Amino acid sequence: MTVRNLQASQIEQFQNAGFLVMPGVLSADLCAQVRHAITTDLASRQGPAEFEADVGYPGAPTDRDGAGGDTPRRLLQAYARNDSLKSIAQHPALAAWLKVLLDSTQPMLSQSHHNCVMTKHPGYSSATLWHQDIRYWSFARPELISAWFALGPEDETNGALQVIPASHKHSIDRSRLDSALFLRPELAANRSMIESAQVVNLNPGDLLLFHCRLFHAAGQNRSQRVKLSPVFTYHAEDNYPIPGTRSEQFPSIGL
Ligand SMILES: O=C(O)CCC(=O)C(=O)O
Repeated sequence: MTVRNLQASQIEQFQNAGFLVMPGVLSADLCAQVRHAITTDLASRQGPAEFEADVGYPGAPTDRDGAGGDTPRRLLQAYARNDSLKSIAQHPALAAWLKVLLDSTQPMLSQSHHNCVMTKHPGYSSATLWHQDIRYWSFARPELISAWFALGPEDETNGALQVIPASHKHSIDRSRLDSALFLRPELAANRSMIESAQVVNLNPGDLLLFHCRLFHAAGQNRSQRVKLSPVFTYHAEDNYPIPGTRSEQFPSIGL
């Protein structure tokens, strides 16, 4: 496989906007292989998993025993599930790009954060409000990058990710966030930020890289087909998880 180097404009785009789409990273065959592995796990409800009813986000079923209560939101521990998910988490092109974007000779995969397949089901999926992933993570520096793989088309109709460009550089006063650290949409300062958001449309095989401080959100899946998006998070080797926190719950893996 030939690994394309990042162009200067792509590095600049990531640094300025806090996200970058790399088109066509996974072949159609690899997408199909990963989809098959995920669908097999979903059919047997192979855990560990988080259910929509567990998080209680807008649109989620109210409890596990009611209608839609067994709708998974995320299949957890994606890296350890099977070789196809492992291979995309360690994709050679991704490793090369992370070295540049994290300024690291040894990017590390965190097994404690994301490391999941987001499974957005028609009917019972929830919306995720505006947040920064770093809010519950504890590392020496707030400098991590998540890799979001599209295995099928992602757009507004099936709950694609939306981002607020450059928001990874904003300094947000605590009063602008609610008790769960979501942006409070009723505040004028937040509303003008949210108005600058854009939907990240992805084609099958595309890869979205985004900074852990970038504000992002997503709607419900209003299409007929489940959306499956493996997501992994990486840090530089000297940006260690703080001992005793959830961020060091599982060992990181060098790429
Ligand atoms: O609903 C979604 O797909 C967004 C998920 C997300 O941003 C998260 O879990 O951090």
